Amino acid sequence: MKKVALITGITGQDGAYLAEYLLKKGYIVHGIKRRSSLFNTDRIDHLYQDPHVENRNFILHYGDLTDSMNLTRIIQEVQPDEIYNLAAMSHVKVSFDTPEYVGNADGLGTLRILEAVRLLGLTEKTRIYQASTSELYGLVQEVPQTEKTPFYPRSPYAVAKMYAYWITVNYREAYNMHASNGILFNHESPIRGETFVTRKVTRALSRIALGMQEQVFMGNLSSKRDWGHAKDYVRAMHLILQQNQPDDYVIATGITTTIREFIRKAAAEIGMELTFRGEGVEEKGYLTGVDDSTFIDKVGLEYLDGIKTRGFSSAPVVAVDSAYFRPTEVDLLIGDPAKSNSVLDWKPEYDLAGLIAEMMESDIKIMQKDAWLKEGGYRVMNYFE
Ligand code: NDP
Ligand code: GDR
Repeated sequence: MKKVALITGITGQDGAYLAEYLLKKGYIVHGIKRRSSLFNTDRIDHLYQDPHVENRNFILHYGDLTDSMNLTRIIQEVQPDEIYNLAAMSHVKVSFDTPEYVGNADGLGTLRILEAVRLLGLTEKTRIYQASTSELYGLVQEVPQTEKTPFYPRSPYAVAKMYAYWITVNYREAYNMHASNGILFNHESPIRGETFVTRKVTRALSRIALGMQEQVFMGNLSSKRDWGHAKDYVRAMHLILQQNQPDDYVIATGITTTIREFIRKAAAEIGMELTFRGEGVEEKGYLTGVDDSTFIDKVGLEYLDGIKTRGFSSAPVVAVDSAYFRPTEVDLLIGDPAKSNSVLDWKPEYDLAGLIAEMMESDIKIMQKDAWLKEGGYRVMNYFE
């Protein structure tokens, strides 16, 4: 019998990688996607199967974490062996703008899934993975952060995820459910959402190198993140649900890097040498708007893979704009993956250099395509002309 998995958030970065991983393992994969006025399935289009084909192993359902009846019906229909709850409004800065919605979707959404499994009498059959996060640690209590480090959330997103974390633990203890938290530190990839810092940087540097954009505005460059590759991290999610006992695990690399250093490494990947002027000034976090103390110089690069680039320039390519600062920031994340290393036998295959190389290569290719289309005279259709 093939195992059946249900993934919420299947159209997101992790949902797409996990779906692919489970399909390769022979699972039947069901996913919940939201209705949107535009197609939102780019990341999983390559997995799509025509509904008219018999014996499909990849099936999508419309749904939303804010709709209990919808979730209960889907879980009843699918009778999953494993549920991966990855759906969330996952942008920390945006959560300050939509705190009530985030509480509902990211916090109560998890309760809806746990309660549906309980009410449907599936507590013995269905194992549940909850996408918990290093954002729970928030204001630094200790480093490196372990499964035992106290939480101190610093955003509506993290507070909602804290509820989700504890309700998962509570259902495990109260109803003997196989429900586990993966406390995942930041993980990225070429299909990372474009507004998270790594992808924003790799896209912007690619466009700047190809002369398609002059400059990029960033927020706090001094915070530190423990970055891994999403491919490695979805492997850990699966491993967590294969354990006999449910439990909570930190998934991290144990290495931390500043945003500034990430930018420098990403630029170096395509031969751009960046020098920071006024390094550390924005560390105070008090800048109001762009300030010439926070420029980065570009030196470099006339050709990239045979493509003519913008050429040498000393114009600043990165500037800090306080609009991107968060009301409360998480300054330092560094995870201790000792438990997942030993109990799950999980180890990441990618390091930061490999991750950056893959992301830069991918974004340069995407931007090259756009540049060629523009050069060839292609104009995007404007329906309002
Ligand atoms: P993404 O933002 O890429 O994907 C989020 C997914 O959730 C998308 O499919 C999105 O749909 C869906 N979604 C959002 N709101 C709802 C809703 N109300 N109902 C149903 N679906 C919804 O996130 P990631 O893939 O990066 O992360 C996956 C999960 O892991 C998230 O819960 C995130 O908070 C958590 N996490 C992520 C980490 C990371 O570094 N990536 C680290 C630790 C935890 P749509 O495509 O329509 O927007
Ligand atoms: P994070 O990721 O908040 O850690 O949450 P993000 O990439 O958004 O920010 C990381 C750090 O970079 C700083 N930063 C900027 N961030 C963004 N997005 N845009 C900028 O221009 C910018 N400039 C500086 C931020 O201030 C922050 O310190 C991610 C999400 O995937 C969550 O869902 C997940 O739970 C955590 O990772 C672990």
